[in-house]
Amino acid sequence: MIVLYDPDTLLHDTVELVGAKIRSALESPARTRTIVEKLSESGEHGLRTIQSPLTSDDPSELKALLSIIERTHGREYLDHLKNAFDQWRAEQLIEQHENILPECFVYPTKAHSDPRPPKDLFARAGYFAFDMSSGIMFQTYRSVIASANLASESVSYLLDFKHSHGAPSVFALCRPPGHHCDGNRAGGYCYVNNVAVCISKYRSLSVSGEFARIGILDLDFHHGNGTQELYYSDPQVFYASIHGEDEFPYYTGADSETGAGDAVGANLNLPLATGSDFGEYMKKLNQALIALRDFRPEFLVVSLGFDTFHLDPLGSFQISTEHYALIAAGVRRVLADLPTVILLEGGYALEHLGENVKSFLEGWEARMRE
Ligand code: SP5
Ligand code: ZN
Repeated sequence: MIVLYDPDTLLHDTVELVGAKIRSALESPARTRTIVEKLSESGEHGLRTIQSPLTSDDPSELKALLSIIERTHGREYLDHLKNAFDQWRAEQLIEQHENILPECFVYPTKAHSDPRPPKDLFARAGYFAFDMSSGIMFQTYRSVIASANLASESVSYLLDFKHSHGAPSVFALCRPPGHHCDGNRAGGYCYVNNVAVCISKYRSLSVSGEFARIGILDLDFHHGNGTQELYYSDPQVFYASIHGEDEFPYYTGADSETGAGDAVGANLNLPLATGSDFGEYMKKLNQALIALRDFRPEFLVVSLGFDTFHLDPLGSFQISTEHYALIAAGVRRVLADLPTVILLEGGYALEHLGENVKSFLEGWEARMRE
């Protein structure tokens, strides 16, 4: 399988608030570094390095990517990601090596259902975020754009493929991840929703365009609140997620959330009790796969998190390295003829992350050779 990587994704390196402490974010450049190292070592996977449009001489590349991102993300929000650090520097609120974290969040009031962005720089950091694990440092925007560009390029690669047999698939080593971002707020280490970038790109390139039926399978340990939000009323997009029950992001992910309007029935949440083992996980996975198959999508995006691993500091499922091959083979078995883009989301057990990714790719490809 083609694996896409961009060294610009290593630049973002920030902090998060955990308990009463500010510490280096678990979502770190070392994650991607260890995966790239592992995949280069074995050499079986087609690792390709992509150049970010921010470092390209051709300004039309950045323009094209931004127009894709802006289909689901607010321009004021994107400007905030781009400019906040420089604004804080200009006001001498921060040192070059420091990170912006929010101070005050938006919350429901009887007077305002949709408050405008505040002028105060401290307040703006909270207006455009929903938690304190999405700091902004001087290189954040560069990595966010590189990450979104990998998602976008993965769709171009997918549609360029002329495979003799089997459906094409591309794996994008996105970082920062995306599934917690709803297009107007950062949170859970996510700044731009890379799944949404894929879908907008697919709609812009494919013959079926806006009529394309698209499936999303979210396998990160955490519920993809941002992705769910973006497609909750969209009957052309089916979102299925397996995630830790009552875990972060806390306010979404219940099985009662089934979609809105014409899209009722196109959102499937499968929360799984903390501590669940592989057998319990596979039951939910099969449910998700059958629902996705019945939706008859022409294109699939997998949000792939490895924080379901038994040693992950943020997860609590009992899934081991060998299981990832079985999970991948299971997806490929049920959704065999679907062109698929796989996007990296979470996964924080650094010493095992590379082998877990490798196991998943091997399971995926073994199934393709059958
Ligand atoms: C992409 C991704 O995996 N983002 C996850 C971000 C989760 N950040 C918050 C983790 C909160 C941990 N709090 C521990 C409380 C004890 N359950
Ligand atoms: Zn996660």
